[in-house]
Amino acid sequence: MERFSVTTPIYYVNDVPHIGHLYSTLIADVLARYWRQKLGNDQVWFSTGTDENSQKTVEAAQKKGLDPQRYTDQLAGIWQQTFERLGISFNDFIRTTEFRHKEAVQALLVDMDDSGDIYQGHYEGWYCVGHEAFMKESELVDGKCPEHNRNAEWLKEENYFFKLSKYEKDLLHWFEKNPDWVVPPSRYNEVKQFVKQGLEDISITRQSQRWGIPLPKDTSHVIYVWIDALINYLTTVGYPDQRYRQWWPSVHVIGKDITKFHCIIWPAMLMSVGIEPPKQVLVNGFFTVNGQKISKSLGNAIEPLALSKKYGSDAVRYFLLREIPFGSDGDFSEDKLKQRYVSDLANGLGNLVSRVTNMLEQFAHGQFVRSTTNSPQQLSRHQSAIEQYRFDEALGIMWEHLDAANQLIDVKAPWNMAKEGKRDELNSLLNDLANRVLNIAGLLEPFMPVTAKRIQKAFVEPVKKAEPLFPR
Ligand code: ME8
Repeated sequence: MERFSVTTPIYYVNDVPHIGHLYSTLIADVLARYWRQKLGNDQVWFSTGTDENSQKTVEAAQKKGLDPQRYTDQLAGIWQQTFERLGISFNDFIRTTEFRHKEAVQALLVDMDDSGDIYQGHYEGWYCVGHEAFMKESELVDGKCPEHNRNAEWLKEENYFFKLSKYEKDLLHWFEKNPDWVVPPSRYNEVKQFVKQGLEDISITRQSQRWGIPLPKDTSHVIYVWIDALINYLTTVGYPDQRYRQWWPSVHVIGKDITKFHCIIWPAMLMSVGIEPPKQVLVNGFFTVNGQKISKSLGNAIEPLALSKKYGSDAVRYFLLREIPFGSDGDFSEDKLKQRYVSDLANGLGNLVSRVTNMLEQFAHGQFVRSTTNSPQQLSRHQSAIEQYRFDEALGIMWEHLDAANQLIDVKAPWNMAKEGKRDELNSLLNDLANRVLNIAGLLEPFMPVTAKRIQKAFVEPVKKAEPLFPR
């Protein structure tokens, strides 16, 4: 029986979620919901969660005067609730401070060590806590990381290293064999190019830190937060217990900022212990807000909860999925959201549902005969758009059908048929319209789950004029 397992990045808890974090999570949610429709609920696993063993967590907790664990408990709650309120249907919300994760991380590192891939060495270099990564001197501006606008620190440590360079050939071979492994192709080429230039071994522990998961063979070191974080994808499916195999390999949805970790370091770690790399890595672009980079200092980090209170969670979902083709960079603005809310949702979908339910009540005692109106071609266009991650196109197809139904009403003027006593013609038109709306609602569920349910409820007989789905 076919199964589908999908993950999102696990997010740093040094702040609350913004619209960019929601976007990656939403892509994974649409896929999870789509495959549940197709394969059955039990055949799908969808995980998201929080990355808590970071130095950023410790700093943020200090600022709030809380100990790190209390602080992460609070923040993880906020992230989880935000996602729930936006209709994110995760099966598991994983936190890297959980015991099950510590077990998985330590088990995997023991296996990597058994493969002879971990050795002790010396490292020094510029470290940016914002990135949680070493940086090249050439990447700094006046000693500062330009992205996080903070001074890089010179770290000089005895560390443990992972023999990443050993996997250069295996990785290139894997890329050649799996040309669709990273989507979109531009990201695939970027990753391949990077490996071709040669890989260096990476330091995977920190001696100077206490907050994190201890390295089993030398507990005076904690494991580097990125190595720890990547392993969440195995923890969520039950690793180190063998039951992880029923879900692995998973599909990872990530942003373009973290491809090297997911497409190079992570598969190499898995190759080291003889576990198959992820099934596919889907990389979303980044978006700006009103043309500007999302940043705390600019105060433009739009919170999904606030938007959803104003427009409803489905309108936010619709906008993000329709406006930004998957894989491309995009721009978010509330004005554009408002425009689509009025034209596509209120005047398009909302208007159609209220017209059709109103006419069924007035002209047909709220009754109609159910049938399938989706043609096989229509369905296959829709499915291939989703399965090839063209979510904007899938929505575009649905809206073509909605617009066609709205036009049909204008052209056929059912109210005249009623006046002229053309009962048969009227009934068959109303049946057709009701079924078109219901069939679209079924296809819409992965994208707009609340709306899909409301439409299905509005068509329970006897049908009455529906309340507006998208009030102006
Ligand atoms: O990197 N546009 O966590 P993070 C689109 N903990 N997507 C965006 C975005 C934007 N402007 N801003 C953020 C981490 N994202 C690590 C991940 S995974 C094992 C560990 C999304 O909280 C995008 O998916 O910084 C990006 O990769 C992720 O949030 C980074 O979240």
